Amino acid sequence: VGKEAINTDIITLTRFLTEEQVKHKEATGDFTLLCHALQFAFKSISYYIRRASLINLSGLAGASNATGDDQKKLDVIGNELFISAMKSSGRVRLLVSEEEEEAIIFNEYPHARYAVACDPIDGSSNLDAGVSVGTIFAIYKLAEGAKGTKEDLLKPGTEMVASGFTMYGASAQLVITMKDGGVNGFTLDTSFGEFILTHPNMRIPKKRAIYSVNEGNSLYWEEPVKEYINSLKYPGEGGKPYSARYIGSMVADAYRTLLYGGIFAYPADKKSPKGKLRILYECAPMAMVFENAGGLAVDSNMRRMLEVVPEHIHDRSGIFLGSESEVQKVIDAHKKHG
Ligand code: AHM
Ligand code: MG
Repeated sequence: VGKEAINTDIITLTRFLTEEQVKHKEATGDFTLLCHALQFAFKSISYYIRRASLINLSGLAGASNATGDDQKKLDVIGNELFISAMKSSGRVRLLVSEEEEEAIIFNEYPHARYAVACDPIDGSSNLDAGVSVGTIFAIYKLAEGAKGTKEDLLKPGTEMVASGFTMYGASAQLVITMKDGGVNGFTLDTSFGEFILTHPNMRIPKKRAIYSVNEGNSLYWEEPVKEYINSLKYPGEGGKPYSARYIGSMVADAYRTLLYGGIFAYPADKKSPKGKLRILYECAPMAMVFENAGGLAVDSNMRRMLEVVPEHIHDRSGIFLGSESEVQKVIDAHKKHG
């Protein structure tokens, strides 16, 4: 060991969760246990994603049919790991996953008090290329006397008790926020096998000249969206145009936006009048993270994203999220067009 200071007082996610529980005198420990199960799901999905990339690399060099199949397997593995983790926590009554048509009801645990919505591997079209993907999650507490059916999740995002995501990139980055709380970011240290608090109390920068949208859809965009994006690209005399960044993995695009500022958008358009991204496990949990980090999130009707109530568990919505001033410009552009 050299002269460099070594931090011997590391805040792991495990420690963070314990300390959060102590802060909440009414806490029973159920939420903490649920988060421990989540944490395990992230670690194991992260592990398999890394392994799958290796298999794919050798697949590319040799066998011809491997790639597509393996990707499908990884999607399935991610989903199954997540379901098992949630089930075995014993604290989850029902789970909605992007990969499952119907809500999963854990009748083994009729008294469990939480409901979870998740996209186990979001951005999976990027897996083949080894580009970052992520898991998104939303946690709801069941109301007294709730029946434990999927209707218990057809609630506005304001009812979430916690949400967040893990991005599987150069390292696994976990971002979590709780009701009335801040946003905290953790990095998976694979040698410890622990998520370490590396980004405490995250705040989105007030502004940054970056926009993130699939511009290939611009033919279908509504007028206010066209006008807003054009205003970024053609700022007029003396102005500097924005940079475009689009990974095509919501978690990665949103994570960058959270760290650097700017805007991420997937608007509803003439081709997809309801938008593409799903309310329960993509839009709402991200919106909670962004609001709690000092940003904003609205849908294509310029409603606060967190107040949108899905009618069905897999409902979609348009979304704009990012630095407050940037999202405000989108709202203004829509107001102008009535
Ligand atoms: P998926 O859940 O099927 O992976 O789709 C969601 C992904 C998001 O991660 C990303 O923001 C978006 O789809 C990209 O869509 P597009 O390829 O239309 O730009
Ligand atoms: Mg998805």
